[in-house]
Amino acid sequence: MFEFLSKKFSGVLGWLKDKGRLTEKNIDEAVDQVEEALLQADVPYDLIQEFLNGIKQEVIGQKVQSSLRPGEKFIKIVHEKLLDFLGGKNALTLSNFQFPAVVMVMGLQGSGKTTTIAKLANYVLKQANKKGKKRKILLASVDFYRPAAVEQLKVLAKQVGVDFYQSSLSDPVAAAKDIYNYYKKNGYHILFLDTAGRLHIDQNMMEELNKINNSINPKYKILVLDAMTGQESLNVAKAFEQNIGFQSAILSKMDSDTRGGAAFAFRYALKKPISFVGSGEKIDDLENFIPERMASRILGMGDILTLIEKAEEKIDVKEQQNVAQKLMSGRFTLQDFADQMGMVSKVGSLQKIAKFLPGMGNISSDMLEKSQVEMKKFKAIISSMTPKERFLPNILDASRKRRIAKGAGVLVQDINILLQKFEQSKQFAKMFKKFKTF
Ligand SMILES: Nc1nc2c(ncn2[C@@H]2O[C@H](COP(=O)(O)OP(=O)(O)O)[C@@H](O)[C@H]2O)c(=O)[nH]1
Ligand SMILES: [Mg+2]
Repeated sequence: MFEFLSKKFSGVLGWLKDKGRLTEKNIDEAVDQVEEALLQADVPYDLIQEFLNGIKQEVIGQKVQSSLRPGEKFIKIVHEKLLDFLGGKNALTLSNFQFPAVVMVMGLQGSGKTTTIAKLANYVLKQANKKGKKRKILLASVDFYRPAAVEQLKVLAKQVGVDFYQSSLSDPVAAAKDIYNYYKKNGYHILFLDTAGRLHIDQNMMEELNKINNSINPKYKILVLDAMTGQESLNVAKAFEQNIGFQSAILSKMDSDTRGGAAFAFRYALKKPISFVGSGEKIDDLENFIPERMASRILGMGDILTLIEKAEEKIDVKEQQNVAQKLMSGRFTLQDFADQMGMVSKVGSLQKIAKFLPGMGNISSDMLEKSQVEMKKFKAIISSMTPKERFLPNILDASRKRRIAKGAGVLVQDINILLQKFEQSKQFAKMFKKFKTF
């Protein structure tokens, strides 16, 4: 997500940071490069000009050239402008739906409505579970134009573990009312209503949505936009705004090779927040859109907070404490080493994790790929060992190593590398322990 802009921006800013003095000339050069990056990311030209003018004015106003660390000051200004652009510090998010609520989800065909509804239901359910609350969630669809559309939602509802209702009525407006009555009668906290999209903005679709909107008056109207469609998605959003109106957008497919221009421009062009972004096809692939974090990500400063949240979601706290404790106590075995690697891979591939880390935006994917392969090998090696070998790796002689290598489908050399890395992490733990006792 935002890899393209992040690479470009961190390149420009890194270059600038290294300059002891900033001159008008190299600031101009940096601004030009930022402009080029935004153009390539498919941000509309007039928005780019506004963004750059804002930066230039600040740079002049704050006398960046004569400040102590001009490069850093410049980055700070870009960060602030970017934050303004993406929605500011207090941007409205939908992290807390007010119940009871009807949520109508709209968008073009294939934009990701149905998938996003499953993600949202999953999100609400998880948030509630965390707080020990029960939430009655209902999914329903009035997308009757594509034969499999309703069935798709039904399957997803089952996967998430929430209720699904199918109206027997065939007219979308009448069905929406029927669904609404079912939601009311059965005391649901929240209804996510999937609607029909067309391949292009279409007056019939708008009229139908309008009628449904007037009939059931949803508390939340969310527009799903396909981030891959670039500037065109801004036109789609404008059409939905003029015809029906909505509170916030969700940008789907931000994991694809989109250059992020639409996300960059959306808030500024529409004056509405992006509440979430979709980052994959699975029901867990939904992230809160928090402008501050996105601005940091774009500038290559990483997004540790989101990473920690992801880790907390996927890793059992007890499991985490166990490994940490063993590491500290010096009784860290190869089994614990394997557990630790297992925890890391639960959070995501190294490639995915690296995107959140500061300065890692530029690390070569070859290197990450290599580490990922290595981790897989290590896991295979450890699982080919006997419990005794896992506990006392010192007993691994040449013949034992050959046996394990054969079992794990690796070379003896790989086992030696693993033992070396394991030793390193133990040394590191010892150092860490000493440090803690100071
Ligand atoms: N990679 C990726 N694919 C997505 C995402 N959201 C949806 N999709 C895919 O996009 C396609 C269309 O999604 P769907 O929910 O059926 O769109 P709808 O027609 O608007 O209901 C499906 O193949 C989804 O798996 C996302 O965030 N990332
Ligand atoms: Mg659909």
